[in-house]
Amino acid sequence: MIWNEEFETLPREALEALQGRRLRDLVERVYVTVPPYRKKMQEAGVRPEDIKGLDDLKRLPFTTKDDLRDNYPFGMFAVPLERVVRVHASSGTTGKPTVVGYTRRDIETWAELMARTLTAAGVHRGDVVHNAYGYGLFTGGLGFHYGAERIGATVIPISGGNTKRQIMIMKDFGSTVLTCTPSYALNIAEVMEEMGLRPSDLRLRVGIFGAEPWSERMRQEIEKKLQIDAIDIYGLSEIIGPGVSVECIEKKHGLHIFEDHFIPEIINPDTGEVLPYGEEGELVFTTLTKEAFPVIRYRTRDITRLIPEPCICGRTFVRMEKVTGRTDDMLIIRGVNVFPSQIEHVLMSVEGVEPHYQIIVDREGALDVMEVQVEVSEEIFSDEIKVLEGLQKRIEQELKDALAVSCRVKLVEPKTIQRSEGKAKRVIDRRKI
Ligand code: DLL
Repeated sequence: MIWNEEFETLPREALEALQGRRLRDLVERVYVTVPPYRKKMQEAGVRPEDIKGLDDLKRLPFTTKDDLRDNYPFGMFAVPLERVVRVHASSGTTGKPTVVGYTRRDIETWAELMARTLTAAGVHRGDVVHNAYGYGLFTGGLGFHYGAERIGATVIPISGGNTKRQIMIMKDFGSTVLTCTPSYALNIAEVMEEMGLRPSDLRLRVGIFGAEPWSERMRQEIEKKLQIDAIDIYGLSEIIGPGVSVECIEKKHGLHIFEDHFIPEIINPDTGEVLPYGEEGELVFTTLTKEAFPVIRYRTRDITRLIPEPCICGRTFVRMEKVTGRTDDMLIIRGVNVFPSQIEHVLMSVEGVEPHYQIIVDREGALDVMEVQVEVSEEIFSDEIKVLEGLQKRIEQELKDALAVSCRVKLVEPKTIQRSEGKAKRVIDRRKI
């Protein structure tokens, strides 16, 4: 099933003409309304009238997370705050989050894209959608919520946490669709087993999982344990949230990008050169229709490739391969984005802590666990156990406040963490996904 036949099956030629027109309007608009974009374009020697169509996209400068940080919180908004009806945020590279805004029309656009997404996964009116993505500043919960309402499904806005209760509710309410991160889906499957429940005790038919990388192996495991179809969804706050691309249930290979709203490019992350279809590189997006927070050539840091071959589902949009990695060191811990630089920021604000630390990430069962090992000064280390324990608890709390996810802290003796001989290897990721 296709939610919006007209746009999702547009012949390529018509689609590209539409993208070209929308791109021209976008560039004219941001040049006038967003000073940081105007400045960047002036520095690059490009004027709005130089952008005549799609082919001129590559003349425009890239936008990065640094640009958003430099203009924190609202400096990249293209409309006055009075027109912004919602903000969301995700982790920034330091203490400050990345803030994104939506006008009333942006919220409508987002609901439409999420309606398309759910429909691509085979969800329809009459389905009961158990939405265990987090509600709040994170885009997952509300993004799915509006899309599910748009198609007329019954939404259970359960948000994350309290897994046993989630399972009871799924069982009692007859949930047919599960939406959450793939690692949480596995966690749910395990707790179900512990509770002595079989998949047939539930009515689940399909799950839409994303917000973190997952492998084909994980898909097979989730599908087997929950007896459902597991569909991959990709998105990021800076572009709109979930609703950028999704797999179709017909093919389950490659995520269709909603190209009438977003132009994807793949670039060489070192040189910025645009790569042809099929080659692997960094994914870059330009938003065509967003009003409050449009972005031009935003570097996602996600690594993938584009698949231009037509799909059996009938959608004409290109697909992107599952995201396998990132060009930076961002970690996703239980669905929450974490930058090692944020951890460093917190550690460095604590007295007695040395600038030597290591982050160890592992998976226990289906759960991500993160341990931060950090050296403390001689004086502290030779202090009483109670003092050390107090310090450890304090750092754990401060990290939790800053990262919105909990981690263990282990204080270690001075000079025990291996010194780097070049790029410090701060993160050891032992998860096998
Ligand atoms: O994670 C939006 C979202 C919510 C997507 C619910 C899907 C479902 P952010 O918190 O801004 O937004 O994190 C975006 O998460 O740049 C990727 O690195 C990663 N990511 C998101 N979806 C996938 C996926 C939401 N399907 C960052 N596979 C992105 C791999 C993903 N990585």
